[in-house]
Amino acid sequence: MLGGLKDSVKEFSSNVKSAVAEKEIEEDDIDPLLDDLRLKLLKNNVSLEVAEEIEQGLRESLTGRTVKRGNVEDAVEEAFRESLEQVLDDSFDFQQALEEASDPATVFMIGFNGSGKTTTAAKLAEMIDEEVVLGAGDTFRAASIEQLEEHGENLGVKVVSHEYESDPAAVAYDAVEHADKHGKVALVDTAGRSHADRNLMDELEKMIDVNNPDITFLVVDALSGNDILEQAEAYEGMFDAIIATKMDIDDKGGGIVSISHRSGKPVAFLGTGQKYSDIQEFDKDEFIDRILEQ
Ligand SMILES: Nc1nc2c(ncn2[C@@H]2O[C@H](COP(=O)(O)OP(=O)(O)OP(=O)(O)O)[C@@H](O)[C@H]2O)c(=O)[nH]1
Ligand SMILES: [Mg+2]
Repeated sequence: MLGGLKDSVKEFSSNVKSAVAEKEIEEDDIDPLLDDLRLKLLKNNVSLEVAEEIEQGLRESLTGRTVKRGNVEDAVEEAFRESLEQVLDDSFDFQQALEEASDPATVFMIGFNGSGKTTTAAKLAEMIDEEVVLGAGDTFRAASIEQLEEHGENLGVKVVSHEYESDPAAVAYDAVEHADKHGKVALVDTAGRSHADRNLMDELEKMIDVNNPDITFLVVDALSGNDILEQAEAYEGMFDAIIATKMDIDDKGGGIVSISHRSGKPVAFLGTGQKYSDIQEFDKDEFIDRILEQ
Protein backbone atom coordinates (compact mmCIF):
# COMPACT_ATOMS: atom_id res chain seq x y z
CA MET A 1 0.00 0.00 0.00
CA LEU A 2 2.64 2.40 1.15
CA GLY A 3 4.84 1.06 -1.56
CA GLY A 4 2.16 1.87 -4.13
CA LEU A 5 1.90 5.44 -2.91
CA LYS A 6 5.62 5.85 -2.99
CA ASP A 7 5.60 4.65 -6.56
CA SER A 8 2.92 7.07 -7.63
CA VAL A 9 4.68 10.00 -5.97
CA LYS A 10 7.81 8.99 -7.78
CA GLU A 11 5.92 8.70 -11.03
CA PHE A 12 4.35 12.12 -10.54
CA SER A 13 7.64 13.81 -9.80
CA SER A 14 9.32 12.16 -12.75
CA ASN A 15 6.46 13.24 -14.99
CA VAL A 16 6.89 16.83 -13.80
CA LYS A 17 10.64 16.59 -14.29
CA SER A 18 10.29 15.19 -17.79
CA ALA A 19 7.74 17.83 -18.73
CA VAL A 20 10.38 20.37 -17.85
CA ALA A 21 13.42 18.47 -19.05
CA GLU A 22 12.08 16.74 -22.12
CA LYS A 23 10.20 17.77 -25.16
CA GLU A 24 8.47 16.16 -28.07
CA ILE A 25 9.85 17.39 -31.37
CA GLU A 26 7.34 19.25 -33.50
CA GLU A 27 7.72 20.17 -37.14
CA ASP A 28 8.18 23.84 -36.23
CA ASP A 29 11.23 23.00 -34.08
CA ILE A 30 13.05 21.25 -36.86
CA ASP A 31 11.93 23.13 -39.97
CA PRO A 32 14.68 25.77 -39.79
CA LEU A 33 17.30 23.09 -38.97
CA LEU A 34 16.19 20.94 -41.87
CA ASP A 35 16.24 23.96 -44.17
CA ASP A 36 19.88 24.54 -43.22
CA LEU A 37 20.66 20.90 -43.72
CA ARG A 38 19.11 20.85 -47.19
CA LEU A 39 21.23 23.87 -48.12
CA LYS A 40 24.32 22.16 -46.72
CA LEU A 41 23.59 19.08 -48.86
CA LEU A 42 23.06 21.21 -51.97
CA LYS A 43 26.27 23.14 -51.31
CA ASN A 44 28.00 19.79 -51.01
CA ASN A 45 26.81 18.94 -54.49
CA VAL A 46 24.08 16.47 -53.49
CA SER A 47 21.41 16.53 -56.18
CA LEU A 48 18.20 18.44 -55.35
CA GLU A 49 16.00 15.35 -55.58
CA VAL A 50 18.12 13.36 -53.16
CA ALA A 51 18.59 16.30 -50.75
CA GLU A 52 14.81 16.65 -50.57
CA GLU A 53 14.34 12.92 -50.04
CA ILE A 54 16.88 12.90 -47.19
CA GLU A 55 15.21 15.95 -45.63
CA GLN A 56 11.78 14.30 -45.81
CA GLY A 57 13.11 11.08 -44.26
CA LEU A 58 14.58 13.07 -41.36
CA ARG A 59 11.37 15.04 -40.87
CA GLU A 60 9.41 11.80 -40.56
CA SER A 61 11.85 10.08 -38.25
CA LEU A 62 12.32 13.10 -35.96
CA THR A 63 8.77 14.43 -35.58
CA GLY A 64 7.21 13.11 -32.38
CA ARG A 65 10.51 11.89 -30.96
CA THR A 66 11.16 12.91 -27.34
CA VAL A 67 14.45 14.62 -26.63
CA LYS A 68 15.99 16.58 -23.78
CA ARG A 69 15.18 20.26 -24.04
CA GLY A 70 17.90 22.18 -25.80
CA ASN A 71 19.05 19.01 -27.57
CA VAL A 72 16.94 19.28 -30.70
CA GLU A 73 19.89 20.36 -32.77
CA ASP A 74 21.99 17.41 -31.61
CA ALA A 75 19.12 15.05 -32.33
CA VAL A 76 18.88 16.37 -35.89
CA GLU A 77 22.62 15.98 -36.43
CA GLU A 78 22.57 12.48 -35.00
CA ALA A 79 19.62 11.49 -37.20
CA PHE A 80 21.41 12.96 -40.21
CA ARG A 81 24.55 10.94 -39.46
CA GLU A 82 22.40 7.80 -39.13
CA SER A 83 20.67 8.47 -42.44
CA LEU A 84 24.04 8.89 -44.19
CA GLU A 85 25.27 5.69 -42.55
CA GLN A 86 22.28 3.88 -43.98
CA VAL A 87 22.70 5.32 -47.46
CA LEU A 88 26.46 4.84 -47.82
CA ASP A 89 28.00 1.40 -48.16
CA ASP A 90 31.74 0.77 -47.92
CA SER A 91 31.50 -3.00 -47.58
CA PHE A 92 32.92 -3.86 -51.02
CA ASP A 93 36.27 -5.63 -50.70
CA PHE A 94 38.00 -5.76 -54.08
CA GLN A 95 40.72 -8.23 -53.12
CA GLN A 96 38.12 -10.58 -51.66
CA ALA A 97 35.86 -10.19 -54.70
CA LEU A 98 38.81 -11.14 -56.92
CA GLU A 99 39.51 -14.20 -54.81
CA GLU A 100 35.87 -15.26 -55.04
CA ALA A 101 35.67 -14.60 -58.79
CA SER A 102 35.96 -17.19 -61.53
CA ASP A 103 39.40 -17.95 -62.88
CA PRO A 104 40.56 -15.77 -64.54
CA ALA A 105 38.71 -12.93 -62.87
CA THR A 106 37.12 -10.49 -65.32
CA VAL A 107 36.67 -6.87 -64.29
CA PHE A 108 34.82 -4.29 -66.42
CA MET A 109 35.08 -0.52 -66.15
CA ILE A 110 31.94 1.25 -67.38
CA GLY A 111 30.65 4.82 -67.23
CA PHE A 112 29.92 8.11 -68.96
CA ASN A 113 32.44 9.89 -71.20
CA GLY A 114 35.47 11.23 -69.40
CA SER A 115 34.51 9.83 -65.98
CA GLY A 116 37.95 8.29 -65.48
CA LYS A 117 37.50 4.67 -66.62
CA THR A 118 40.80 4.28 -68.45
CA THR A 119 42.88 6.02 -65.79
CA THR A 120 41.21 4.00 -63.04
CA ALA A 121 41.73 0.72 -64.93
CA ALA A 122 45.46 1.56 -64.93
CA LYS A 123 45.37 2.41 -61.21
CA LEU A 124 43.70 -0.93 -60.45
CA ALA A 125 46.21 -2.77 -62.65
CA GLU A 126 48.97 -1.27 -60.53
CA MET A 127 47.15 -2.07 -57.28
CA ILE A 128 46.22 -5.72 -57.86
CA ASP A 129 48.69 -8.25 -56.47
CA GLU A 130 48.03 -10.86 -59.17
CA GLU A 131 49.30 -10.34 -62.68
CA VAL A 132 46.90 -8.38 -64.84
CA VAL A 133 46.07 -8.01 -68.51
CA LEU A 134 44.32 -4.87 -69.73
CA GLY A 135 41.68 -5.17 -72.49
CA ALA A 136 41.27 -2.18 -74.81
CA GLY A 137 37.48 -2.46 -74.98
CA ASP A 138 37.04 1.15 -76.06
CA THR A 139 37.32 0.72 -79.82
CA PHE A 140 35.18 3.80 -80.38
CA ARG A 141 36.92 6.97 -79.19
CA ALA A 142 39.92 8.27 -81.16
CA ALA A 143 43.26 7.53 -79.45
CA SER A 144 41.65 5.41 -76.71
CA ILE A 145 43.73 2.34 -77.58
CA GLU A 146 47.00 4.32 -77.57
CA GLN A 147 46.02 5.85 -74.23
CA LEU A 148 45.62 2.41 -72.66
CA GLU A 149 48.78 1.12 -74.33
CA GLU A 150 50.73 4.00 -72.84
CA HIS A 151 49.50 3.03 -69.38
CA GLY A 152 50.41 -0.59 -70.14
CA GLU A 153 53.95 0.45 -71.07
CA ASN A 154 54.34 2.61 -67.96
CA LEU A 155 53.16 -0.20 -65.73
CA GLY A 156 54.73 -3.14 -67.58
CA VAL A 157 51.27 -4.64 -68.13
CA LYS A 158 50.18 -6.47 -71.29
CA VAL A 159 47.39 -4.74 -73.26
CA VAL A 160 45.14 -6.81 -75.53
CA SER A 161 43.69 -4.71 -78.35
CA HIS A 162 42.00 -4.98 -81.75
CA GLU A 163 41.38 -2.40 -84.47
CA TYR A 164 39.28 0.72 -83.94
CA GLU A 165 35.59 0.12 -84.61
CA SER A 166 35.98 -3.60 -84.08
CA ASP A 167 33.62 -5.47 -81.75
CA PRO A 168 34.59 -4.69 -78.13
CA ALA A 169 32.93 -7.90 -76.92
CA ALA A 170 35.57 -9.77 -78.93
CA VAL A 171 38.39 -7.67 -77.43
CA ALA A 172 37.16 -8.48 -73.93
CA TYR A 173 36.88 -12.15 -74.89
CA ASP A 174 40.49 -12.16 -76.10
CA ALA A 175 41.69 -10.38 -72.98
CA VAL A 176 40.02 -13.05 -70.85
CA GLU A 177 41.55 -15.81 -72.99
CA HIS A 178 44.94 -14.24 -72.54
CA ALA A 179 44.39 -13.97 -68.80
CA ASP A 180 43.30 -17.60 -68.72
CA LYS A 181 46.54 -18.78 -70.32
CA HIS A 182 48.66 -16.76 -67.94
CA GLY A 183 46.69 -17.04 -64.71
CA LYS A 184 45.92 -13.33 -64.64
CA VAL A 185 43.09 -10.93 -63.95
CA ALA A 186 41.50 -9.35 -67.06
CA LEU A 187 40.71 -5.66 -66.56
CA VAL A 188 38.60 -4.43 -69.44
CA ASP A 189 38.22 -0.76 -70.36
CA THR A 190 35.07 0.26 -72.25
CA ALA A 191 33.94 3.28 -74.26
CA GLY A 192 32.24 6.19 -72.52
CA ARG A 193 28.53 6.27 -73.24
CA SER A 194 25.26 7.74 -72.05
CA HIS A 195 21.55 6.97 -72.32
CA ALA A 196 21.48 8.90 -75.57
CA ASP A 197 24.00 6.57 -77.26
CA ARG A 198 21.56 3.75 -77.86
CA ASN A 199 23.97 1.78 -80.06
CA LEU A 200 26.77 2.07 -77.55
CA MET A 201 24.47 1.03 -74.70
CA ASP A 202 23.37 -2.04 -76.73
CA GLU A 203 26.99 -2.79 -77.44
CA LEU A 204 27.81 -2.65 -73.72
CA GLU A 205 24.94 -5.00 -72.93
CA LYS A 206 26.30 -7.41 -75.50
CA MET A 207 29.83 -7.16 -74.02
CA ILE A 208 28.42 -8.02 -70.62
CA ASP A 209 26.28 -10.87 -72.00
CA VAL A 210 29.17 -12.44 -73.88
CA ASN A 211 31.81 -12.06 -71.17
CA ASN A 212 29.77 -12.19 -67.98
CA PRO A 213 32.26 -10.14 -65.91
CA ASP A 214 32.83 -11.09 -62.27
CA ILE A 215 33.07 -7.48 -61.15
CA THR A 216 31.76 -4.40 -62.95
CA PHE A 217 32.74 -0.98 -61.67
CA LEU A 218 30.67 2.05 -62.55
CA VAL A 219 33.16 4.92 -62.72
CA VAL A 220 31.61 8.31 -61.99
CA ASP A 221 33.10 11.75 -61.86
CA ALA A 222 32.50 13.11 -58.36
CA LEU A 223 32.03 16.56 -59.89
CA SER A 224 28.82 15.49 -61.64
CA GLY A 225 25.95 17.29 -59.96
CA ASN A 226 22.35 16.45 -60.69
CA ASP A 227 23.23 14.32 -63.71
CA ILE A 228 24.87 11.70 -61.52
CA LEU A 229 21.39 10.22 -61.05
CA GLU A 230 21.11 9.84 -64.80
CA GLN A 231 24.27 7.72 -64.64
CA ALA A 232 22.87 5.51 -61.87
CA GLU A 233 19.77 5.00 -63.99
CA ALA A 234 21.51 4.46 -67.34
CA TYR A 235 23.58 1.61 -65.90
CA GLU A 236 21.03 0.23 -63.48
CA GLY A 237 21.50 -3.50 -62.95
CA MET A 238 24.84 -3.52 -64.80
CA PHE A 239 27.34 -2.78 -62.03
CA ASP A 240 28.46 -4.17 -58.69
CA ALA A 241 30.23 -1.20 -57.14
CA ILE A 242 31.03 2.45 -57.76
CA ILE A 243 34.34 4.25 -58.12
CA ALA A 244 34.11 8.04 -57.74
CA THR A 245 37.00 9.91 -59.35
CA LYS A 246 38.38 13.45 -59.12
CA MET A 247 37.85 13.64 -55.38
CA ASP A 248 41.04 15.72 -55.28
CA ILE A 249 39.20 18.43 -57.21
CA ASP A 250 35.82 18.01 -55.55
CA ASP A 251 36.27 17.97 -51.81
CA LYS A 252 32.50 17.99 -51.37
CA GLY A 253 31.59 14.50 -52.45
CA GLY A 254 27.83 15.01 -52.50
CA GLY A 255 27.62 13.16 -55.80
CA ILE A 256 28.56 10.03 -53.85
CA VAL A 257 25.62 10.52 -51.52
CA SER A 258 23.27 10.97 -54.49
CA ILE A 259 24.42 7.92 -56.41
CA SER A 260 24.54 5.69 -53.33
CA HIS A 261 21.03 6.79 -52.38
CA ARG A 262 19.72 6.06 -55.85
CA SER A 263 21.58 2.86 -56.71
CA GLY A 264 21.95 1.17 -53.32
CA LYS A 265 25.39 -0.03 -54.48
CA PRO A 266 28.61 0.15 -52.49
CA VAL A 267 31.35 2.65 -53.22
CA ALA A 268 34.61 0.75 -53.60
CA PHE A 269 37.23 3.41 -54.28
CA LEU A 270 37.82 7.13 -54.60
CA GLY A 271 40.11 8.50 -57.30
CA THR A 272 42.23 11.25 -55.79
CA GLY A 273 44.51 12.45 -58.58
CA GLN A 274 46.21 11.59 -61.85
CA LYS A 275 49.03 9.41 -60.53
CA TYR A 276 48.66 5.62 -60.46
CA SER A 277 48.81 5.62 -56.67
CA ASP A 278 46.03 8.22 -56.39
CA ILE A 279 43.28 5.82 -55.39
CA GLN A 280 41.86 5.07 -51.94
CA GLU A 281 39.43 2.58 -50.52
CA PHE A 282 36.18 4.29 -49.61
CA ASP A 283 35.70 4.72 -45.86
CA LYS A 284 32.20 5.91 -45.04
CA ASP A 285 32.85 7.16 -41.49
CA GLU A 286 35.71 9.33 -42.69
CA PHE A 287 33.52 10.55 -45.52
CA ILE A 288 30.56 11.36 -43.24
CA ASP A 289 32.84 13.32 -40.89
CA ARG A 290 33.98 15.35 -43.86
CA ILE A 291 30.43 16.16 -44.94
CA LEU A 292 29.34 17.07 -41.41
CA GLU A 293 32.32 19.33 -40.88
CA GLN A 294 31.55 21.49 -43.91
N1 LIG B 1 42.34 15.11 -60.86
C1 LIG B 1 41.94 13.90 -61.25
N2 LIG B 1 41.85 13.63 -62.54
C2 LIG B 1 41.46 12.39 -62.91
C3 LIG B 1 41.12 11.38 -61.96
N3 LIG B 1 40.74 10.28 -62.66
C4 LIG B 1 40.84 10.60 -63.96
N4 LIG B 1 41.27 11.85 -64.13
C5 LIG B 1 41.49 12.61 -65.38
O1 LIG B 1 40.26 12.73 -66.06
C6 LIG B 1 40.47 12.72 -67.46
C7 LIG B 1 39.60 11.65 -68.09
O2 LIG B 1 40.06 10.40 -67.64
P1 LIG B 1 39.95 9.07 -68.49
O3 LIG B 1 40.53 7.97 -67.68
O4 LIG B 1 40.49 9.27 -69.86
O5 LIG B 1 38.38 8.97 -68.56
P2 LIG B 1 37.51 7.92 -69.41
O6 LIG B 1 36.28 7.65 -68.63
O7 LIG B 1 38.33 6.77 -69.81
O8 LIG B 1 37.15 8.83 -70.68
P3 LIG B 1 36.51 8.32 -72.07
O9 LIG B 1 37.26 7.11 -72.46
O10 LIG B 1 36.72 9.46 -73.00
O11 LIG B 1 35.07 8.07 -71.80
C8 LIG B 1 41.96 12.50 -67.66
O12 LIG B 1 42.58 13.73 -67.88
C9 LIG B 1 42.41 11.89 -66.34
O13 LIG B 1 43.76 12.15 -66.04
C10 LIG B 1 41.22 11.72 -60.57
O14 LIG B 1 40.92 10.93 -59.66
N5 LIG B 1 41.63 12.99 -60.28
MG1 LIG C 1 38.65 5.90 -71.64
